Amino acid sequence: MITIADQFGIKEALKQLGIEEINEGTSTGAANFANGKIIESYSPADGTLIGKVKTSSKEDYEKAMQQASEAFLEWRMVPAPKRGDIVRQMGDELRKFKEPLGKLVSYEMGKSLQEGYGEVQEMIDICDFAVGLSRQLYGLTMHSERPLHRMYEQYHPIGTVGIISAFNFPVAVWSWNAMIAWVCGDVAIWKPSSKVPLCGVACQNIIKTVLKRNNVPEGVSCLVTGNESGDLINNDKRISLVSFTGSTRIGRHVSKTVAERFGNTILELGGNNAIIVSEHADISMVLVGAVFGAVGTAGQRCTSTRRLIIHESVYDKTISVLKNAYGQLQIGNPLDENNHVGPLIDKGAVQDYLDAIESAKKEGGKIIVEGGLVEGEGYESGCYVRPCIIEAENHFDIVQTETFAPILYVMKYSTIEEAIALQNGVPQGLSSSIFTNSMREMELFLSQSGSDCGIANVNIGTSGAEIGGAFGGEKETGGGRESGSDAWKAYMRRQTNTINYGTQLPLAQGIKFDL
Ligand code: UN1
Repeated sequence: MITIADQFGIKEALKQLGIEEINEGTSTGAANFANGKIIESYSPADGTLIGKVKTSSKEDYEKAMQQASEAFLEWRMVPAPKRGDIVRQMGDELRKFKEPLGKLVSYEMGKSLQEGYGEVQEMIDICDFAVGLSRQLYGLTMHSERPLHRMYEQYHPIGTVGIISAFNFPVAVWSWNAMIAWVCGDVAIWKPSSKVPLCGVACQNIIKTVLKRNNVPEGVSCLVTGNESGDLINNDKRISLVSFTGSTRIGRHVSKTVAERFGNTILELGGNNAIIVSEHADISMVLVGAVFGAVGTAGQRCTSTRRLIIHESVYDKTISVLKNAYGQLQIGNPLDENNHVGPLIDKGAVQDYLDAIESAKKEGGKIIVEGGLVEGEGYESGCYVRPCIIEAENHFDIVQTETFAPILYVMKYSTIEEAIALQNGVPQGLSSSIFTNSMREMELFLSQSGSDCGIANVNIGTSGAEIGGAFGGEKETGGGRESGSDAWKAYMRRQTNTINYGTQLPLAQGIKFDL
């Protein structure tokens, strides 16, 4: 029998990425520090065991952390543009490995191959961004109120950055954090999701060669695996900043734990993203934005579209166009580019999806497009589900909750103010969008009385943000920002310096203190 792995060259890809035998052994790379329990990684595409990873024990973690701390002392002294040059080489290396890494992402996580490549492309893009940034870590200068004084601020590396990433973007989220941290002079210790550990190992293998070639201590990039490492990171006083991507529930715990020791956090938690479909919308554009937003990555992006808030005058038309599009969706092997929808990450996620549909029904939701588990040949992993659409009310508990699955709730509105209130009327605040050709509506949506999210788009869906902007959201999404714009500032400590080049010592605020 020809397996998906044979057909799509997975074995070859794993070999190129330095990962050992499929179905047996421990992977290399993580073995750097790994003497803990073994975790197995199964592909949600076909249920095959891809590989095993020996996780980090407490002692392994400690060893990694010590290497990181030592590496920091050296790395912070490397001029920022030189650090940028090393990140540039990482980008070059990722270009070389785009194909095998993209395949592994698709096979281990279950997103489509195109999205797997897209994710590696995001890594390459953030490297390019970070290279430029390495010459732009600017502080301000300000005029002192005292004569013959100069005042300015400068940014110094913050130390060790702990990165705890989620399964849905197994490689890109790490790179948004690590590449920026590195040009800032920090070192990074990464705990990838235990659902996609091989992606972590693969990235570490790629990065290690660049560090080695440049005689940079390996501790600049540490990989630790297994859930125990997450707790160790959160509680470790030596880690100045923890960047956590995951659920609001765990994020709340991370936030408290790290705050307790006065560490900093960047939290990228749940979203509950809506598209407002105005009566002035171009429905053919809504179709692409909404369907990709809701079913792309099988609804497992933080930015996935969960709610459609549709003007009553175009409601029936929009629903009929959506129903038609959902009827054409091909569900199946994510590596096969003819398919639109791949699997959920595991059976637990399938259960959450089924439970959510039941809850929606119980609360009075009306099924517009039926969901359910897809069974039969090609779906043996038990992780494939049918994208569904449910007519619901915004206040339903289930609508207020993020379910990481392709469930789209639809609802009606009559005034734009009402639509904005519905869009904002959830605990989360990550991404939002409006489809309209009305300038009035667009500006209202983007104004201070408009969307309360970290991302607000016009005539674009809620997912697929570019790396150049700061990524993150408000309210229960956690308030963190990473990736582009000036998100780098969170990875550095700001120092205000005042220099007196005169011969007197005047005090600020005109205070007299004569001796
Ligand atoms: C996430 O789901 O955690 O905007 C990140 C997007 C992607 C990133 C999503 N660039 O959809």
